[in-house]
Amino acid sequence: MKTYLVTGGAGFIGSNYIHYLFEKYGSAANIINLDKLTYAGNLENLRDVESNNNYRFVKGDICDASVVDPLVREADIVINFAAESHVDRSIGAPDDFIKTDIYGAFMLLEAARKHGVEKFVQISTDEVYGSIIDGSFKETDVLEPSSPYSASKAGADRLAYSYFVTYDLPVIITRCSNNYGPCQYPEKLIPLFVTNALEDKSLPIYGDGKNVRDWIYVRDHCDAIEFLVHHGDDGQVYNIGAGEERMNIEITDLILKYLKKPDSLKMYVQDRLGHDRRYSVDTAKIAALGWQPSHSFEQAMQDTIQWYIDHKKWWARLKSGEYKEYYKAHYKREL
Ligand code: NAD
Ligand code: TDX
Repeated sequence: MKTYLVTGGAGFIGSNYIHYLFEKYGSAANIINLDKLTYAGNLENLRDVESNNNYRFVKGDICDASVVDPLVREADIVINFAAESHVDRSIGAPDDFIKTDIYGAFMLLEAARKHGVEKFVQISTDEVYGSIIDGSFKETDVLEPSSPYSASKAGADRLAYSYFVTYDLPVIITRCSNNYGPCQYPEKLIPLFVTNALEDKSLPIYGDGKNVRDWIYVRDHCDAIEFLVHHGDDGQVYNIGAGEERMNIEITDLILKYLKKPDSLKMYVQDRLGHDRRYSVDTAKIAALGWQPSHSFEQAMQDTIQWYIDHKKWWARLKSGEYKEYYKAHYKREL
């Protein structure tokens, strides 16, 4: 029976991945979730699995060697999701991004080197390549990250690779495109716009709204990670995406249409600093191994919007109190 150490398992993708593991393995895998519970960590995401005997939650920081070391020692497979993940926050206050995304990854890699693991998956991002106007990035393309967030992720990405080359650690690095799905913190485009529209509040579109993102349903991302744990080659980088490129304005229109809300909710606001125009990854490498996404964009987007309609209590709490104050101070507008 394998033991998975999932870091950042109380966040959006991490909690979806833990659910995915339970559905796939039931009681046939041990799962340890190490999470600091920052503003983005939410144990409500895991209420339905927390009483399982093969699941354990540890509140702790991946930058703390005394926490990380004994947990990595127990683990066969380490999946490092833990990160500060929001680009806008990294523009306002990069410190925690540098600490968690780089130094935290370093602490995990060090512990893995010391104790040995079967697999170490560093969850990187397509943002490490920077923006591309035409075509799609291959895994061998140069990294030109443009925000403190993506630069921190690029640092961890290459640090993980160095542990493969230098110490023979069985590392796999994944660079996935934008995820959508249940339990995403309502600061990111899709949950923010869906929940604002549900409350008849305006949708703040940055710049001209024509920036392009390549969207993948979170369950497909989870499936790709698990596929690579078993079929990926050590020391390799794999792009993950679904080839569903949309301009932000198209996503906005789709949300308004589904919710039957008026166009007047659109509000064009000042652009994000250093805003990457387009992300696009070439996924031929993982496809050649035999993996492809299985959810259709239209259906999975509808399911996602419906999830936020059905889980108002989940997001209403997050959008009140402290976060509301933070949003007002950071964006100079009401949430
Ligand atoms: P998230 O912000 O929802 O979750 C991050 C989690 O990490 C939270 O539970 C938080 O409490 C935890 N965390 C933060 N700092 C920590 C620390 N020092 N120690 C332990 N736990 C800590 O992020 P997400 O969207 O779920 O992203 C997960 C990972 O996937 C990140 O590494 C991100 O860079 C990467 N990624 C995200 C996307 C996306 O579209 N969301 C796409 C590609 C890659
Ligand atoms: O209010 C908004 N208005 C707006 O126009 C917000 C929050 C975003 N946007 C735009 C900016 C981007 O072009 O929408 C697009 C998506 O923005 P985010 O949801 O902030 O995602 P992005 O910056 O693309 O980064 C995401 O994908 C890659 C995740 O947050 C990262 O963690 C991941 O690595």
